[in-house]
Amino acid sequence: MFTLLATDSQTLARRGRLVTPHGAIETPVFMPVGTQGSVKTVHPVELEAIGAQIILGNTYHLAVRPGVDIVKEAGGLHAFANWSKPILTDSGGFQVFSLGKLRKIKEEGVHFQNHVDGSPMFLGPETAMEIQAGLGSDIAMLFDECPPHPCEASYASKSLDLTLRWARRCREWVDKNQPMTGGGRQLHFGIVQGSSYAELRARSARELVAMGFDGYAVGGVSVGEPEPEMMAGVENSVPHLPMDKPRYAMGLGTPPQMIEMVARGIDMFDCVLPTRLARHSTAFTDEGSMNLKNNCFARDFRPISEDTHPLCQGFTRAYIRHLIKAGEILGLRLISLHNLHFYLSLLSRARTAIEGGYFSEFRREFTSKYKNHTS
Ligand code: PRF
Repeated sequence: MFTLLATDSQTLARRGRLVTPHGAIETPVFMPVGTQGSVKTVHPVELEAIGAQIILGNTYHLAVRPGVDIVKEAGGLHAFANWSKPILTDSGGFQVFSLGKLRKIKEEGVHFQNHVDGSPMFLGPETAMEIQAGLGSDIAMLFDECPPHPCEASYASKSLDLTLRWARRCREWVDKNQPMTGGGRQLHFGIVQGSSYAELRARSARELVAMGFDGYAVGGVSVGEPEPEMMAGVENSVPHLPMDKPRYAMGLGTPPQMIEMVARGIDMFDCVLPTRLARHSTAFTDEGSMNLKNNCFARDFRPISEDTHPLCQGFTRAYIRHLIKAGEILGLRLISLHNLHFYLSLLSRARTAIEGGYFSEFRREFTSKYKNHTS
């Protein structure tokens, strides 16, 4: 299912190919986020045009609304959303935990009041796997608990024990039910937790690997911790994961963070930044990000960047600023398209660099050029 095509000689970066029921994914890869079955403001044809290979959907949101039964009746999430390439679904655990007071964690799973109409709902390891099987995603994530940051060692350890017991129950559910999607078997990824504790990360990874999954994610990072701690979370997990399985860092990051994670052996990423920041007028370029609402762009008749996608060519910074100021939706759409293309092509450039044997130079050049200015 996963083939390593090249490995970098100076870092842990890898170039790979992951085969799923709806096609192959070239890694390292960025997965645009389509929480509710839609990548905000972007048409599936546009997603393909800007180079998306796989998108992400969320169990929690889709289970709350419209409900898995309707998606199943539509023929699965691919048919429902009119997207024929691979889909990864997150298990819902992480989203449920962010409901704060509205949820209760028990041994069996999480009881919560949904954010739409407040009615009581339940998600546990078996239900999360069953819903993801019903959605028909190509890759389903295990149901985990993502502890908050900061987190005391005693809580992190207890939380990890629960996540591992839930992982065993996910494994058993899958072994009994083996969901098929698009003619192939759904893939299942375990999630390494353990907060900032190296020994917990190691135990988490070792036990998940012993259970045997198709891939492994590093969860519980990018939850508000300082960047060095985030890097350490990945560094403490990756050495305990098998070389021949894909590795996914969940919910990150900025462009330089992703490149640093590739250097640490990560193959897959998802992040709301390109679409969320687009809706706040922020565009990404090789020089850093810029807020197109700013006055300095009022008469700036250059494109967002020279290498923007053809769909965004011919549109100037001044015009996009005008669209935003005037409340015209096209402005947000253009920045969303540009940002997603930037993220997708950044990972494509990383793939080419790994193949060409110059990843370290690419990493150095990219990182030194990228400044986090917001002008
Ligand atoms: N677990 C799950 N989804 C996630 C995370 C996690 O830890 C994160 C943490 N960055 C983002 N999305 N299931």
